[in-house]
Amino acid sequence: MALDINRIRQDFPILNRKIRGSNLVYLDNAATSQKPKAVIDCITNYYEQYNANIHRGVHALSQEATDAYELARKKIQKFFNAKHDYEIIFTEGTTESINLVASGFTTLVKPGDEILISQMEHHSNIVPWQLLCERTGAKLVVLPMDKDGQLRIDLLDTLLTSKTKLVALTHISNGIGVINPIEEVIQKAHAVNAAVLIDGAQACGHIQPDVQALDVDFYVTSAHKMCGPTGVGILYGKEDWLNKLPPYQGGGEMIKEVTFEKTTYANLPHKFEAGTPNISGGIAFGVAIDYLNQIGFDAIAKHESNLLQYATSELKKIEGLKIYGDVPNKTALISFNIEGLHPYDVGTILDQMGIAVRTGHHCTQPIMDFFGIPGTVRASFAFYNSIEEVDALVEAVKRAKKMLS
Ligand code: 7TS
Repeated sequence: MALDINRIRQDFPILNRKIRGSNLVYLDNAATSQKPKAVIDCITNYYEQYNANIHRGVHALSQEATDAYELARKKIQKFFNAKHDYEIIFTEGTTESINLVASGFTTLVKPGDEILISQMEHHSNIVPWQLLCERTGAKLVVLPMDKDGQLRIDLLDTLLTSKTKLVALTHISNGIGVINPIEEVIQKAHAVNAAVLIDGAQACGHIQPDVQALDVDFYVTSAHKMCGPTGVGILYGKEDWLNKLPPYQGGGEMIKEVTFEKTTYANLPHKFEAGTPNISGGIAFGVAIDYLNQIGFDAIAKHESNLLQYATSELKKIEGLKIYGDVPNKTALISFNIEGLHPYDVGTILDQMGIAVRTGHHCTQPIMDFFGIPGTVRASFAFYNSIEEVDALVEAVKRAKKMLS
């Protein structure tokens, strides 16, 4: 069934905003998505009705908060089809999840071992692995892209060897929108006994990954790009792998017994959840997942695909406009430049007309270096965007081109 966009938009109070006299056209969903009223109300309700610390109180409020937090973990488990709820670790988001795993691998790699990443990673899936390599003497190996912005999967057989201990790859590129064939990468990596971490930050608001079907070892994401709040996300890890990793941070709630001689650690998931977490954020993440499920991922995919096709064909009619990553298998995200114009100048003029896009390298500097550009203008769509908003974008880009040329 087609989405009733007008009705859905009423769930998002911010979409009624005017920016400099124009209706807000929010096309920066890859930076963060907007939040439906259900998520905003959930956070208010927590602080108004049952704010308490979790996993420790004997009193009613603490029990209510603990139950709500653990229910959210179960919703997230179900969303990803994880085998156990304790394989879902709450974190601050994708960045912290990747750092947690990279830190844990310090004890699992030795000099000469290799970590394979790709040329299209977000900086948060590059730098933690570089730091791991600096700590351990392991080597960072990079799977390159081709001129269209797709990964050179043909090189996997050469780059994956018995030295490869882990492959860290983005599910969907936040820089250019390309969807990677992660199933094939996971299979090939497992054939050389390498673990695989998939960065799902750009994927999860648009498609629903099944971690058991994928047979992936680690899958990470942030709530804020899937209608949830900022400052919360998850690390999914297979039970065996999570047991192999040492704790990431020491502190309250991650222990069994503490003495000055020896501390023993709590079971999963608490071993990786030191300190007071983002309680309302975790609970609201569960509500965001309820909301997305209720809209339905098939309907989301269909609508976003329509937006992408229409926006791509209209933008391509503008002379001198080049789209990076213009391939069949991509998400509703268009990274482009207009010949002779700086992306920042184009973005600034779009902003004057109420259109929010991101400009720059999108924390994917190696992609920009590959294409030999300082950055792009990035329009990234969500299910609540309308065809009329695509028209507004295209008109505004035409005007920006006229004004700047
Ligand atoms: N990986 C990918 C693929 C991302 O898109 C992002 C955020 C991250 C990692 C980091 O996520 P965080 O929640 O820990 O910050 N991407 C973007 C973006 O494209 N614009 O702003 C944030």
